[in-house]
Amino acid sequence: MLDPMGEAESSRTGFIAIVGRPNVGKSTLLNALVGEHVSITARRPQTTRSRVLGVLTRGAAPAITQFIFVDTPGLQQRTRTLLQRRMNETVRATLAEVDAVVMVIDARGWKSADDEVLSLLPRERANVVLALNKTDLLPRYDLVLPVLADCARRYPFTALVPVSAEKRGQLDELLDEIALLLPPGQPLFDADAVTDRSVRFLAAEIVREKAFRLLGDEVPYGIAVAIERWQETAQRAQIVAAILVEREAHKPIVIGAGGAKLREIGRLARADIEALLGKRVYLQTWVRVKPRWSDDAGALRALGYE
Ligand SMILES: Nc1nc2c(ncn2[C@@H]2O[C@H](COP(=O)(O)OP(=O)(O)OP(=O)(O)O)[C@@H](O)[C@H]2O)c(=O)[nH]1
Ligand SMILES: [Mg+2]
Repeated sequence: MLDPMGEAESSRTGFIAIVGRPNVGKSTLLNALVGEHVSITARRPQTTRSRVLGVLTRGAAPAITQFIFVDTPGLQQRTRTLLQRRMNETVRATLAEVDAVVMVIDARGWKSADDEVLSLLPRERANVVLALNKTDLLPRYDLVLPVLADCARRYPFTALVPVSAEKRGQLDELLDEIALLLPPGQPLFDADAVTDRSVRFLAAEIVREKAFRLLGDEVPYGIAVAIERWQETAQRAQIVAAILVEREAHKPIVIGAGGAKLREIGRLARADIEALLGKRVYLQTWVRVKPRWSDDAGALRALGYE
């Protein structure tokens, strides 16, 4: 609606970075906040490689609040490959652009790696909320209190909210705190949008998530997924996905005895992609050796990690 009197806008819209060291639950928190699986998660660190947007719209006109969350890769301690350096650059660039920041730590206590994340936060802007995640893992909830006191001394957070991304604990409280930091403005995305990423990228990430989870530490980080073919009709989709490994020796590990691993990756991924697309999916997966893809700028771009 026109606002000729220049009265205060009642809608708020803003970008919120989710930052933290690897494996504290940033992506799980993003998914829980937007209510959809837009960013992949796994028990091991270094799961998220690029920036992923998750959108949540609350309220109705004229008082809409649109949260545009930016999930970032966990801040890497080692920056050996181009991919790892890009991941850290992504975190820094994101922090400079957003309206608010949610820093995530493990509620069981502050770690030295959290200091490095803290050192990147803007001191002059009071726009950082601390989320103490995984409170469900505390033997007693009140054990979070000394951790809260400790964290409050470290940085002038505008709020400190204990949450459990996995059990959906205290997420509304966290959203209320974030909303206070968002500037007035009209929504940028449709009310039902949940991400800016293409379904093609999400499908590739789903395959990568299953591979990550099933392979454990057998193929350390040297894995990526490229969609080689995508044919879609109203009723079904035919997808060919290549799992890229850096070494010939990794190929049999991904394939597994008699193809069992690869079949299981495909089976789990297909179910999730069907849910994502809402139609029948025929998914073919295969393994290709692509040496040093994580150091190849062209490959990183093609894989959507930029
Ligand atoms: N018990 C419990 N586990 C959680 C919670 N949140 C996340 N996790 C688990 O923690 C692990 C890491 O979660 P991710 O969301 O992938 O962590 P991340 O911070 O995005 O990790 P990177 O992208 O590698 O930096 C997964 O096994 C999650 O299931 C929580 O609230 N409670
Ligand atoms: Mg992540």
